[in-house]
Amino acid sequence: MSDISVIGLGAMGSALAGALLKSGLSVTLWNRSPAKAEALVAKGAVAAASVKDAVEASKLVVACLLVYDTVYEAFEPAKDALAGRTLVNLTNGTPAQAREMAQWAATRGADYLDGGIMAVPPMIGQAEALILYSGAHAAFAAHGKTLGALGAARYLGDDAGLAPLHDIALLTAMYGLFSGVTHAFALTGSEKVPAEKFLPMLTNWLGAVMTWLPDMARRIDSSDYRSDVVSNLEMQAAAFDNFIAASEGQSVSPELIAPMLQLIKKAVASGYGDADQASLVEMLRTRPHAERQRAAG
Ligand code: FVH
Repeated sequence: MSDISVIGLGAMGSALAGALLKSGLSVTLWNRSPAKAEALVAKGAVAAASVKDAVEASKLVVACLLVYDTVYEAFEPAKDALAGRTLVNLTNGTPAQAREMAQWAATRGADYLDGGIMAVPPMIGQAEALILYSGAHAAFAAHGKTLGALGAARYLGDDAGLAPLHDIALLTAMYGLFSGVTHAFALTGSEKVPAEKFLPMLTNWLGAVMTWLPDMARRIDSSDYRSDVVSNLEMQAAAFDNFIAASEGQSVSPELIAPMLQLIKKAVASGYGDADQASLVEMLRTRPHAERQRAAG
């Protein structure tokens, strides 16, 4: 028996397996393309001939494959071997997919933890690598220490969908930041300002903007969009027209920032012209407030 089995040795699965080996754990591996196991076997891992063999080798099984369909496909021949084991799925997916897989695992007698990896492969095994988990609490209690070899392990609750929910929320925040930053570099670059020269000004500004987030969070939690507003949406809509015009004038496509202008205009048209930026969250909700309140009980 091994301490842990890892199914999937892409860039991330290999990093996970490497960190587990480095922490002194015994590791069994499986990958569709067997050659990817070789470097890890040279470091002491055992390569299994099938997913079933890999599952049978450990009480704790980590899957890190491309998408959830890949996980179902890979585990199909091993589904009867899962009983009495813990399946930790670190494949990126949606909350609904995680909940469905938790059910799938339960019908096979397995405990299930879903995970979201807030790191790139070189960070794995370091404290900076945050890994979010949700699902069976008893499984996290039993295996949290072992999973700690992969990075800082944070358990979010017994609803398996919580880890992917937070994972995707954090990733969308990152991509939103990248959108703005990419546009900003394109804009300054249009006048041949080197990106590295603009960088200190950009990072200082983003640092200042970050300090506004606690007020934004407070406003969203309390639906307080209209007290002490210093930058109302009507003003922002007018300024945003300039952002689009300036970009087009500099031969820079506004495609990354234009959706934000549309949302601000929608908010102004919906009566939020005097409201704070935080109120935009209301424009994104596709279920009315009263209905959400009812659903929340
Ligand atoms: N790499 C990253 O920066 C991010 C960080 C955050 C988390 N993501 C998610 O992790 C999952 C795996 O990502 P990855 O980087 O390891 O991805 P690849 O290097 O492309 O490896 C994919 C593995 O999936 C296997 N695979 C694909 N299709 C099948 C299939 N039909 N049957 C069995 N296995 C399959 C593939 O096998 P092979 O091509 O080597 O034979 C790799 O093991 C992912 O959800 C990210 O979103 C990574």
